[in-house]
Amino acid sequence: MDAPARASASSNGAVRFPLSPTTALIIQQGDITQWSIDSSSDAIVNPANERMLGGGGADGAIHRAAGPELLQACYSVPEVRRGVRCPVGEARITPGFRLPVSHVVHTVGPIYHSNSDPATSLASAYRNSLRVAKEKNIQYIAFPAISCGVYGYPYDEAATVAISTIKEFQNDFKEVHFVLFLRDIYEVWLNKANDLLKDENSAP
Ligand code: AR6
Repeated sequence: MDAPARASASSNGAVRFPLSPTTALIIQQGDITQWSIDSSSDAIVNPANERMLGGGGADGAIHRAAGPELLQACYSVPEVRRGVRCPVGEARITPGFRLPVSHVVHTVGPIYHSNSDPATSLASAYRNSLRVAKEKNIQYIAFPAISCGVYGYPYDEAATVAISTIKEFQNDFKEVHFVLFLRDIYEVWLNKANDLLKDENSAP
């Protein structure tokens, strides 16, 4: 079996895949509310809903950790239509308040079973998150597995979309992280990265 020549694992289970000479993809298990790199050019991504006023899952955990200022900042994001601040596939950015990161990118993934083209919507959620982060000069960004909780997206399909979309930004960030709460999602993501990034990881 071909071992990935340049993917490397650290003691906390973080596995690093070079995407380019300047950008790395890092996959780890953990709680995204505790993640930060430098608290000035870093951001986490919140898998929100269209109202953008909090919820369960990672969204609830992020609001609890950020404090009530985050909810106030979300209220001040203008509605694009009644009850919708961030349509599916789009992204908005706020400060991180009491979180250890400078910013929170809020995005809305598709509800897998009711979206007519979930892969396109999920790719848009990743792409637009990276775009708004780039506009704020974010260098380090961490994603959870968007849509893989309440929204029911199958893990393997989601990993394909997530990792191939991140590859489009292989010169734009220093590090793109996935911080995955569940062991089985972490393993699916690692297998997918080994598969999709094997060209980058094979010996020259
Ligand atoms: N850190 C990292 N990942 C987490 C954390 C955490 N602290 N907590 C949960 N996860 P979900 P969705 C994982 O349901 O499917 C909310 O109510 C979780 O195990 O948070 O996009 C929103 O308001 C799963 O793998 O987001 C929306 O209404 C992943 O994060 C709706 O849920 C995403 O699960 C969005 O649903």
